[in-house]
Amino acid sequence: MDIDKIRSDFPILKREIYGKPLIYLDNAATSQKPRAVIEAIKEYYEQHNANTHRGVHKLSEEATELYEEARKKIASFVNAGGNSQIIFTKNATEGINLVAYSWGRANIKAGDEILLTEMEHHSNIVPWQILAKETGAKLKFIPLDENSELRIRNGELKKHLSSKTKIVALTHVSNVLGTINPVKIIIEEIRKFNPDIKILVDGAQAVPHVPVSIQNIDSDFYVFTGHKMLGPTGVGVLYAKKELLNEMEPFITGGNMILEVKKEASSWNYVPWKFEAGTQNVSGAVGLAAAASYLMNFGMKNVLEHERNLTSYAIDKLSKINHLKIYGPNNLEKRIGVISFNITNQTGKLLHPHDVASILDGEGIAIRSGHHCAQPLMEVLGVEGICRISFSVFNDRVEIDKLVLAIEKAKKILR
Ligand code: C6P
Repeated sequence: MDIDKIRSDFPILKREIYGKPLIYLDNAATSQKPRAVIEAIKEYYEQHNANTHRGVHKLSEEATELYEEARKKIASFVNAGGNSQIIFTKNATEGINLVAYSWGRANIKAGDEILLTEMEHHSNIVPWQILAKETGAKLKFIPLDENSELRIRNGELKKHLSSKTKIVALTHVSNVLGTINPVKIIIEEIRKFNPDIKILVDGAQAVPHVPVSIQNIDSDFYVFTGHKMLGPTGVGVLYAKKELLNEMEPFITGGNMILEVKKEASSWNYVPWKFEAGTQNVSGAVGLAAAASYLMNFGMKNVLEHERNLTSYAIDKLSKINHLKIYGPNNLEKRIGVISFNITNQTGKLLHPHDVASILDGEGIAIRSGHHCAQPLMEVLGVEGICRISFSVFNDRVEIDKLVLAIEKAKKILR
């Protein structure tokens, strides 16, 4: 990968922050956008803008075609096995809510068990908490081991499953630890235990960084979000198996998701449109397809390799800083380019992550600090907050060297 060329694809990298070149290390929160994505959205609005699936005029036809082509592109990007299993949502959060409300309300009852993990983002906890409260179901959590991986080896996964388990919802990659969960193996084991248990995988942090084949993983549901994979905000994806989508009731209702509406009752449109009520984020879908094409041009294996090289370099440099603790798996193969860390002073007192992040910001370096929408995980780690850097295709080693210097400066200031 030609990083200089890639960097020139991202207009925002020309910005200066407080007179210093921007070093953007907050891609897990939201990634920056290459020109190809910005241009695709611009061209859509300048040349093709119309409402989809409604008009018979030329522009409406073009907009509909672009929207459905985007669906095809996304289906092939994640090897979904069919276009109609791809539902456009607002983001990953909406995808999980759709499943919890639509599938959950019809299938979960009092006493049932919903199995999550201790490393979930709030998006994959709160909708299940509400469902459990409404139905009287119980939430259970797969714990972490000392290497920031799920405690599932040597038959331990089975300990968390029971005849009452109805759904397992887990993240593919942790947004805090960077851990890549072996979802394919986990799903095989769950299916062996009971093929009726449904499995939802939250791929928000996986799809932008690792090759994902949903058909190979074979989950029932898989969600991800556009803005973390170089695409625009306001568009995400829910994949679900066709038979599930056919039997599920719609989540949001209104225009476009119906076949026929009478005064008293209505019938539902075919999948996937049954789950896409109202005017859709067409420019978002077009931008997301451009982002998928951009990533596919590199090949996700190369993206992973580039980000892993950076991770290895960064861990090596960061681990030489005194009093800096890095979180996440020791084995590089088991993590992506998300590195969380905390720093203490000589007396062992934590330097507040927000203070560290503010000082780095003064150096033009954007990192995230806080609980990262994973408060249960923070509790497990015994911290209130954490500093996090996260890479994308455009990051390079020079930026990491500057980060290390800025951290040394922060340590001196906060001493
Ligand atoms: N994590 C982070 O800084 P939305 O907001 O719906 O696009 O994505 C939600 C989401 C779901 N799952 C995981 C694993 C995530 O990391 C996120 C978003 C961001 O870590 C913002 S809190």
